[in-house]
Amino acid sequence: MTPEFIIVSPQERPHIAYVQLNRPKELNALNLQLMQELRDALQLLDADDNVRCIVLGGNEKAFAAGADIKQMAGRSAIDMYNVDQFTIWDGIKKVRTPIIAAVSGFALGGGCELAMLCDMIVASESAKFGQPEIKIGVMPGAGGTQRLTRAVGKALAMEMVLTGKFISATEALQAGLINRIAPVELYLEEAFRLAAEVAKQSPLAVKMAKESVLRAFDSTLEEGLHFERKNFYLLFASEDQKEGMKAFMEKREPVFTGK
Ligand code: CO8
Repeated sequence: MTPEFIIVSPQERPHIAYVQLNRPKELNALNLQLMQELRDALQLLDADDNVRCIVLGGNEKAFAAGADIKQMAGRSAIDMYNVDQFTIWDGIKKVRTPIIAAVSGFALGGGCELAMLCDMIVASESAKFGQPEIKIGVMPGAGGTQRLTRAVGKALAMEMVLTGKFISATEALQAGLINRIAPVELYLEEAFRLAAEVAKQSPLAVKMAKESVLRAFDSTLEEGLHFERKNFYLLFASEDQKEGMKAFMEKREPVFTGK
């Protein structure tokens, strides 16, 4: 079935897929259907050998202004429990292909959390990041208190989460939340440029490296080092390792096949 709230282009560029959040009138507010469509699309792209990197974007005014407040407003705690929307987020977290968020305008609440669930963030000069849930009587629920704190540290995370203050792209770059800033008319192109840098590497090595970096947040140093070492050894079973090292010695560019 064609998704209603996202647009999927599996081969926007060679080996790069583009997924666009597409509820512009609601500033891409993340309702349940949008999140289900996004999870399904990302999982399909993840299973596609031709896709080596995914760019996830919105539009110039908004990446996403958060969870859909109108959809949530009347819900009880038991409704929230039964809907269990975070299993959808868990499904996105399992995607092995790197995802780059291309953020312009608002990335608020669940929108900021979705950007942080991605592996890298390229922002336009107009981007605004925030966790304003406190202003509507709740708090972040999709990782905001955890991923934001790990990215920017306690002082700024506390201020953003307790006051709902937005930060600019420049502040987000200084704080370590994002990777790059580009002018509004170029930020998407910049995200594709970064995606191309990833897509030209061995897809196997990229997936295992992503998995290993993420493990740094979920484990002790010792466990993380052990996990990294196993993946490092495992890559010596790949043709890409042979090709990559041979190409280096032959002073030519490697041709990676993902095998
Ligand atoms: N949910 C539903 N509708 C929204 C949302 C939203 N989060 N954000 C904007 N909209 C709608 C507005 O209601 C408006 O619709 P309408 O024209 O029908 O009234 C339309 O989008 C345009 O918005 P505005 O007129 O308000 O545009 P402005 O440029 O004046 O303001 C703002 C832009 C500042 C972004 C403002 O819209 C705003 O404050 N939005 C809400 C931001 C917010 O509080 N986000 C956090 C939501 S809670 C959350 O994300 C919890 C996450 C944890 C669970 C994740 C599960 C998915």
